[in-house]
Amino acid sequence: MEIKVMQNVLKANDVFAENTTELLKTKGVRLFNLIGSPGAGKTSVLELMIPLLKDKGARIAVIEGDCATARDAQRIATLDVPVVQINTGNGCHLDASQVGKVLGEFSLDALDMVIIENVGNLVCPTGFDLGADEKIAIISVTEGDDKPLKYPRIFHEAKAVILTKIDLIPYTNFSLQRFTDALRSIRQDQELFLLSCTTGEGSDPLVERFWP
Ligand SMILES: Nc1nc2c(ncn2[C@@H]2O[C@H](COP(=O)(O)OP(=O)(O)OP(=O)(O)O)[C@@H](O)[C@H]2O)c(=O)[nH]1
Ligand SMILES: [Mg+2]
Repeated sequence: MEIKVMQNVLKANDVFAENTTELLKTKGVRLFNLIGSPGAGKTSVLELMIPLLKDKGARIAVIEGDCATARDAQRIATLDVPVVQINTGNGCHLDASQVGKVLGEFSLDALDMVIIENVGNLVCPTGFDLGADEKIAIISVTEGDDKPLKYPRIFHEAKAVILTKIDLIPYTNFSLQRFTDALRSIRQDQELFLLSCTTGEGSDPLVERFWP
């Protein structure tokens, strides 16, 4: 019985997600779904990347997902891009109906891309399709190099993975080789971007990836 309810929820979610995909296709707007653990550096990646993308002419809006507060939206608002914060309460992920409603608040004709920062969580957001063109996994050095093995689904679904906080590698037991091996054991064609939001190292290829 419980399984049946879950199936219905996911089915309803998929209908909203399909509507979003259709709408954004019509408008020529790309949608990215950033997924990573609490504190992985998702907002920091946006803070680093958005000014660089804007300099190249990209018109961007952001949807922030958090259980509580508008802290991340406030950080993004200082970059002078449209941003809406969704608070999920106890919810551990965003769903497609929430995203669909927020998209209605943006002037889509004036945008090239919308970036969603999902609720900090490496598991639940992966199961809920938001109608995005792609999921991007964000994982930080301090989480450990074994995480792709332990939480494989996001690393299987995300074609691009951003490894953040590489400036901290010398201070941890993180092995880039072990991490890369773990990733490759899950998906061979993964694009891996090494990034430090503190020093800016690694930002150029990432900008190129988002805005060729
Ligand atoms: N050393 C270092 N610290 C970083 C880097 N990126 C982010 N941080 C720090 O990591 C902490 C968490 O960063 P956030 O960007 O808030 O992480 P988040 O994933 O958005 O967090 P939630 O939205 O709460 O899930 C902050 O103190 C950042 O300054 C990095 O590349 N290097
Ligand atoms: Mg954040």
